[in-house]
Amino acid sequence: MIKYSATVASAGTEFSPYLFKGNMIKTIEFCAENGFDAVELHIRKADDIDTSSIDKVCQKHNIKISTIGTGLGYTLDGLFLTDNDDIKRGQAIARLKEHIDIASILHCGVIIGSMRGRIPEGHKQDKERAMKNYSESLLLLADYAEKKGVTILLEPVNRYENNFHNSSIEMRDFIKKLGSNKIKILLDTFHMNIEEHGLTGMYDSIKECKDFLGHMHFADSNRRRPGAGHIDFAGILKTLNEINYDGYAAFEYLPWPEPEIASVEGLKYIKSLNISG
Ligand code: LER
Ligand code: MN
Repeated sequence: MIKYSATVASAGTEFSPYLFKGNMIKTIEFCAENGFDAVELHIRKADDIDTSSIDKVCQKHNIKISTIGTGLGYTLDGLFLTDNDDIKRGQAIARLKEHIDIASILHCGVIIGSMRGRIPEGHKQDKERAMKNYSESLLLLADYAEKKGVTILLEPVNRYENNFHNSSIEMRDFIKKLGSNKIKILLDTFHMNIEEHGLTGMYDSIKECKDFLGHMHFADSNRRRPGAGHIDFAGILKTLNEINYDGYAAFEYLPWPEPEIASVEGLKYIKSLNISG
């Protein structure tokens, strides 16, 4: 059975694809009242949130935290794991450990999407160093996550936002090579719509990633709510059911025309497809 989560961020711009911004407690209450199973928290750093109050309000309303999104650490503070500056990369690792600590209390996963960073332009040695730094940092974080009982979710991001591991298969192969069972893949339908090949590409990739799939992000082709663009969510849901996916699909898209309508209409549309898993 697929479970549905709504995104809330502690900060962000008009163009950030998060449904809600600001008051996390109020958002959790709204999502619980409106049929969501969980909420995905996008936070910059640990003291953005009061973890214990969040835990309490979730228990009170019988709703979960599915995931912690970490991209604000990149967009607001410039922290990333491919950084060839050892001090700054150390800060990125420390920041992600903070997120893992919170996830361990809230029993959820930690997403690494934008905080992967980019591979630098220029010399081959710099590129290779960045890739080595990235892999080593991830393995170190996977060890930490294992001790804390947390799963790390690596997200392929489209070519206009990042310059490596853009497609699902590239990311799956990289995860396979890393060989840690604490690192799984997060597939985002918005990025997949740009990167996957052919008419059945999105479904084929979901099937190919099945042994590694830990989380989904749902957004339509225009990064608005499911049903507002041209992605075939009936096909996506059928494929997820076929592989017996029982994790979360978090609604990560633009709050258009406003957060309450975008979240509720998105969920209504997905449920109207009547594809139960
Ligand atoms: C993060 O989940 C993501 O999808 C990025 O494209 C955010 O901009
Ligand atoms: Mn995403």
